[in-house]
Amino acid sequence: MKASWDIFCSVVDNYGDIGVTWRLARQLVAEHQVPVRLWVDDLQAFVPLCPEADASAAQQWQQGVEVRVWPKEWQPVEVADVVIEAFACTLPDSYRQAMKARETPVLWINLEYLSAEDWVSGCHGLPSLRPDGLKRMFFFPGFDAGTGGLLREADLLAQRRTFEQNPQARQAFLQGLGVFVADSARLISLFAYENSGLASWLDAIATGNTATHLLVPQGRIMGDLLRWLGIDELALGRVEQRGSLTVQSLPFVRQQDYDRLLWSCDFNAVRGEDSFVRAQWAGRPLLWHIYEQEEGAHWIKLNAFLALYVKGLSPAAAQAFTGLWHAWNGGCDMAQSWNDVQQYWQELSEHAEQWCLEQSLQADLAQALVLFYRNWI
Ligand code: TRH
Repeated sequence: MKASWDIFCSVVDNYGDIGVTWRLARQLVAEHQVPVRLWVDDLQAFVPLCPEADASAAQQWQQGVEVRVWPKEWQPVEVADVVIEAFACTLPDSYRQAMKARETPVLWINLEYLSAEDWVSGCHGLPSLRPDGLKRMFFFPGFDAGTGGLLREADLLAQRRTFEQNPQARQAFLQGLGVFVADSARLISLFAYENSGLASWLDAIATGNTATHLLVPQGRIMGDLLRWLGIDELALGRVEQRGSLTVQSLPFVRQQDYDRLLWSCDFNAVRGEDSFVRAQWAGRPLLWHIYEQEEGAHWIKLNAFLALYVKGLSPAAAQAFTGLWHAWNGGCDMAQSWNDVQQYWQELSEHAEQWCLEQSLQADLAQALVLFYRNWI
């Protein structure tokens, strides 16, 4: 019999926690045919990623995954063979006790946040022994062979290639979202937190020579965007023109369509963790708005990724790219760095594909988890 998996997800804020766990759950079911229960404490955050979901159902099946509400008052259930505690979300006490009482041991994994820092490969896969006698294993996603890798569906890159080779598919997808792009226009997607650097970036695009169509899914950057546009509302589908820049807001689309959006664009601004990884699989130059942490801890993560990513770029392109990411994450003036990046557009585009290819040589995270379990039993 196939091992059963329980994935626990507590939604702290935003969509990253549920975004990662829902993606992992789907992939475990689809590619490894294992039964997965996904326990989520906030279904409101789940529905935008999976619009068929019922925000009020205590139990439902979506794409083969049993999605369960993680109730405040935990009710006893049979413990799974593999238990994933996503991002140290703390398992229910009684579930943990049931794990301890179980005759066959349970593999308990804490799935950590993504980081490119050096220490990650040293800690990946290490156990932590707890006073209650249970053992919890640390599983770190990451960018090199010593880590658990990145979430990537087996056919993801092939799907992207098929999409890219069929311009009608791109056109139909964009038109389905109400997007009509001029042939010569550059297409950019923008998913970000509030950012005081936005106005200077948009000024630079609007006054630049390249016709640019900016697509902005509903979200936290909208306030800054409206302020820059000088309007109170940007209805879905409505287009605003400022100089070389066309701005359009988009609905929040299901996860699979968000991939298509990234594949359709020439440049993607992304945030958090999961959209950041998806933009890398899109093989296009990207701009990452990292999730801010206390005491600036996120800068260490940002620079660790940059150090890896810019290897292989010419020093000048690396400097321009780093400058852009630093300006964006510092909420600083973006004009200079955006203009600098224009000179290396071709190089950055080729590099993004190369990076995607290199990363795809690693085992993906779901596969690595399944292997981890196999080696453990
Ligand atoms: O929403 P986020 O900012 O999540 C963050 C990060 O994960 C951060 O590390 C974590 O600590 C914090 O949450 C609590 O960004 P992220 O990770 O990119 O998640 C967004 C998800 O939304 C991702 O799965 C992609 C998905 N998405 C869609 O499905 N459709 C859309 O239209 C858009 C814009 C995003």
